[in-house]
Amino acid sequence: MVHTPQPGEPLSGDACLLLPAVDGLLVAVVDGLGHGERAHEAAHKAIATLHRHPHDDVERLLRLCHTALVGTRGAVMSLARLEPALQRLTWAGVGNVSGVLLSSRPEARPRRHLVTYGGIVGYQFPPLKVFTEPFLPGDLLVFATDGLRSSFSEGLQAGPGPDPDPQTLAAELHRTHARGHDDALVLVVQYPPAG
Ligand SMILES: [Mn+2]
Repeated sequence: MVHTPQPGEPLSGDACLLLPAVDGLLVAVVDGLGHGERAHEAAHKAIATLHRHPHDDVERLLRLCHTALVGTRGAVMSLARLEPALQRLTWAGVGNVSGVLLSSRPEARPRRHLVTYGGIVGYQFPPLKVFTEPFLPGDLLVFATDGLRSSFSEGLQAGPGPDPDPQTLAAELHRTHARGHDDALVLVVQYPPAG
């Protein structure tokens, strides 16, 4: 994970969470609207809400965050639940936190993009669809806020060959695609971790 605040701002409005749950791992990336203290507050309210409900499904979690964020500036966010026993990922998003899934299998589509729905958590909750994807050992989940140019995912591809190290990939994406004038967060997850 690589995370930088907007230049000149001590606090970032972006935040992320990796939370172990009964069946696997809950992953979230949140971008509080605007930047600075109030964006930070909104994002961290969402993270605190997720912490209280680690086992709920992603749609319910987004709705719980919506309720919790009423009265804040609001946020956009994407969530994924990784369930290794089922080799499955379920994901959903409100607003423009990008999600990309990189398959390690040569026969699979090299990458899939999360379809998110326009809206603001805490302000305007859209009709939402949750998607399910196969997720196998070696696959990589990438979430990024709009502090990265959306072109970050072009050319991204996992295996065959040695798996890209998640932290190396996150650093590379940030280095090549951060806009530099907004909070920026990119998270790369492999689950279970390699090795
Ligand atoms: Mn942003």
